[in-house]
Amino acid sequence: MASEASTFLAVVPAYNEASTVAAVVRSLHERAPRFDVIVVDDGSTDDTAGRAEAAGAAVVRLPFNLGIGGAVQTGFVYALERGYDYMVQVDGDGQHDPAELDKLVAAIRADPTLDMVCGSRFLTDDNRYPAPISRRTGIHLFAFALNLILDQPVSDPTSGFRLYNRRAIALFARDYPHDYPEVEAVLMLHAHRLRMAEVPVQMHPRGGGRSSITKARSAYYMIKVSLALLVGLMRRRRVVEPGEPAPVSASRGV
Ligand SMILES: Nc1nc2c(ncn2[C@@H]2O[C@H](COP(=O)(O)OP(=O)(O)OP(=O)(O)O)[C@@H](O)[C@H]2O)c(=O)[nH]1
Ligand SMILES: [Mg+2]
Repeated sequence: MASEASTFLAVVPAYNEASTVAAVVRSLHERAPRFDVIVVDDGSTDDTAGRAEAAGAAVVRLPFNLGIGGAVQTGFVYALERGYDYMVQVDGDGQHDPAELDKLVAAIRADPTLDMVCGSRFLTDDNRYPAPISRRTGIHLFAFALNLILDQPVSDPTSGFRLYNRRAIALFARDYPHDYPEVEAVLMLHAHRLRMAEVPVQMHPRGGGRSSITKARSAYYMIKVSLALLVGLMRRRRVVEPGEPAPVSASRGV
């Protein structure tokens, strides 16, 4: 359970986010001082790492581009190895507001059975940045599919603004989906009998740089995540406690 002695880590995955990453780091330091901050520079070709360091973050530099899943999983391994109690993902493009981290922490404090708390842009009253219509349709379709599988409603399954406890950190340090990981990660959490909740947050348009979700990649995104949901549904898994080594038969879904 989160107490005054708990330790918190903010992981900022960043790929060519030189125009925004320093502001994100500074905002984390000012508005969420209980969090240590690392930026995982995912093989950027611009000055992302230099600007993050100059703004006061610890920087983990990946030698080449792994994609969002690999960058965030690096954060989980870092958090696990250093024994952090909680880890949050905050994107390097300025879409997530560090001032809202208190809400995520309050939710996990209020219910110690939760393993992940996710910021949802669709639970706010004013819904200022719901994402473009095409993206929104995809998100609602994934939410619909997940709602058939899970025993709880999920409104924003593609949100990366998520706070994890040690059980979830241990699970995802061992295995995290590679690209467009957020929807599959919700399914993994469910398969491993971990619990999640959503809290309303504001999201902003990205502050610069380029999105990973181009028009051409959108179709791939939809197909990949839909197939992953289907396969996830068909896999039978033995319940494995996070931290416990996964038996070979369980990891193969037998
Ligand atoms: N594009 C991209 N982003 C990465 C990669 N590795 C890490 N990231 C970071 O992962 C975070 C989320 O990626 P985004 O491209 O913003 O994904 P998104 O927020 O779903 O898409 P937008 O709403 O268009 O910003 C950002 O902070 C990226 O800098 C990568 O290989 N490609
Ligand atoms: Mg983004």
